[in-house]
Amino acid sequence: MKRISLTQHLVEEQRLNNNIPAELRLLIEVVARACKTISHAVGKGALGEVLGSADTENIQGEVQKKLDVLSNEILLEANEWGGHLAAMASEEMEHIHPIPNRYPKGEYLLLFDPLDGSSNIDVNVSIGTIFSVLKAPDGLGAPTEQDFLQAGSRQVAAGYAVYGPQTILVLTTGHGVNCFTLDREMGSWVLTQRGMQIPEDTKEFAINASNTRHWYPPVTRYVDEMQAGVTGPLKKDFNMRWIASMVADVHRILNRGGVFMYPADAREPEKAGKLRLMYEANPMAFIVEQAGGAATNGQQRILDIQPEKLHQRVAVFLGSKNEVERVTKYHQEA
Ligand code: AHM
Ligand code: MG
Repeated sequence: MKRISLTQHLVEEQRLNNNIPAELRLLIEVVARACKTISHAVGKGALGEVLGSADTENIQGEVQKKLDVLSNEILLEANEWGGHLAAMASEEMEHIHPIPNRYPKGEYLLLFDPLDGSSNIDVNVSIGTIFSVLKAPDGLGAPTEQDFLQAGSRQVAAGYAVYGPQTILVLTTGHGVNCFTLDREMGSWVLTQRGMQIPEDTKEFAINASNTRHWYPPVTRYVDEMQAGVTGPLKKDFNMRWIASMVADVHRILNRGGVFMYPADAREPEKAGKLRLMYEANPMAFIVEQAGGAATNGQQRILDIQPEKLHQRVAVFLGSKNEVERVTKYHQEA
């Protein structure tokens, strides 16, 4: 196999599509390097003393794990000095993080969920990092939270890493989706899947079924129909998977199709679901659409939602196009 590195791929894509200026390439390479560092820490596990709780809470009121905090620091430190960013924002920080004055500033904004799937850290199940890149508004002075509140359709790049049996990086810059595998001996990212495509139809769904009693009727209807199998209205048997790491569930869907759901429910009616729009749903929706799938909140395309708050939550239905359209239709009919 001829090995194509991440750098070579980015340079070639720029030549082809003129969509990855040097600053954006640097940004992506720096994020990828930070993911390598996180992967290394994850791989050490107990030997690196990285497991367990950090005994602090984030803005979502969730107890932070040591790896949540460490991964956040790794991403901040890696991205501060390069001159490619105006500011960063993270699931683990209440406020945005402007680039300190001692460094030059660039025109991009970076958002991330540094360690997705936190409940899986201590049990050695796949976890990951999710990131989203926006352009800072023109003539940006001191960056503010307002500058980040752009619809997902304005992302210029998005990606996720999975720290699993293999460490992989999945990336889009708006011209399809490619996957890179970390060569752990060489320390380099190697292109291993080009132009990933999600099958339009599927027989697999992902939802946390322990919340069944809290679901709203359109979700109950849809899951009941899938569970009715070949003799039900959908006329086929469905399989179910739930990893509790969105990165790993989405990666499976990118490879063999499926529909992933984290609906809003009646547990906390004021919350629009569990997942966060700006650094979880938007980057995943961008990737899924670029791979031919669909992503909605039950009512509208996730990428069309105008964010109102940095840490805003959103209901998520994403994956194989025909199934996402079906569950969205059930919501619209209700
Ligand atoms: P996190 O960013 O704090 O890890 O939370 C997000 C995760 C997703 O990766 C996953 O799909 C979901 O939360 C799992 O939720 P649940 O604990 O209800 O299974
Ligand atoms: Mg997360």
